[in-house]
Amino acid sequence: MNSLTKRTVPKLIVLLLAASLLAVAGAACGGGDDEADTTATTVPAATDPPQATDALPTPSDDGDEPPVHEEDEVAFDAASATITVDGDDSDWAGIEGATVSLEQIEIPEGVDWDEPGALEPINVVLKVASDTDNIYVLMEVPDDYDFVADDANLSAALAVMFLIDPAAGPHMGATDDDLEVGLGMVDIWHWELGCAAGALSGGGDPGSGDDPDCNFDDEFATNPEEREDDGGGDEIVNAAAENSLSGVWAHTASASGAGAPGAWIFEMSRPLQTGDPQDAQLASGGTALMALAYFDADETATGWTDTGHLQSAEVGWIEVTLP
Ligand SMILES: [Ca+2]
Ligand SMILES: [Ca+2]
Ligand SMILES: [Ca+2]
Ligand SMILES: [Ca+2]
Repeated sequence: MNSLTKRTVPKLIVLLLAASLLAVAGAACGGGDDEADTTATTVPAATDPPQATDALPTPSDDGDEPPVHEEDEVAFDAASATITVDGDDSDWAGIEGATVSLEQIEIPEGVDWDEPGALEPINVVLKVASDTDNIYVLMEVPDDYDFVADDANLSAALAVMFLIDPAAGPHMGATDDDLEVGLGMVDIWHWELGCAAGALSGGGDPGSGDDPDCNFDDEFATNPEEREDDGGGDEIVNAAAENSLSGVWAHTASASGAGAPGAWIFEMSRPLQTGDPQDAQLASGGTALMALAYFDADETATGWTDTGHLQSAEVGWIEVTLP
């Protein structure tokens, strides 16, 4: 641990130590290449174990390497495919994605946010595909099985975020320079597991992002403290709220009961174009800027907290090029 010097930013140290110590796949650390693909750690198949990668930046031999960036940018190409949203990841087997490091935010001083429980950073797998009409997202999280149907905080939860306004930061519209200042609107798929494995979640009444049955909500935010269901909120009127988001989850060890080690499979889809100003509008050949969050039920004795989630914003927006 003490071999790293303070020249590297502390958050990068945390990230890199986690990747090397845990011997799991680290997010790419390409040192700021222009070519998108070279910065992504590709993963050949959802069921393959993560491959250890060279996560530490190496000193330059010849002096012409670009400077090491503070953040490990992640960028990759989405596949052209039509995916069946059923919690079975076999249709992603031939699709490459990226390994993304998630870690807790540093709570700013002076805010009245909940005190989180401590969690180690984790590496999750993100894969994206699209066809003529829809975007498909697979997020696989290595964590034990915790699902309590009537207590969302004692179950896993997740968020998939997309940039809407170009200036929006990856911390729900803010950046870590000031987590309380939103710079633009982001689109959030927010899933607190209200229905069982294998059940189709999402959707609800037109004009609202709320999913009253399974709690897979279509939301938006302008900063970490201002998050609402599409069409909701006190001040923003949005009669065009569209809510056909859908998802199915599974866990590889659900048959073994609570606490069993394994991986979550979250399979999700939505139309590329929704006509909803509180959604990212996506198109073939375009770029989706994404961020991820995972809420671990083991964070505290009463489950996860709003502030303690593991999230990807420290690597900036994840850049996904659509086919
Ligand atoms: Ca599937
Ligand atoms: Ca929507
Ligand atoms: Ca939305
Ligand atoms: Ca856990």
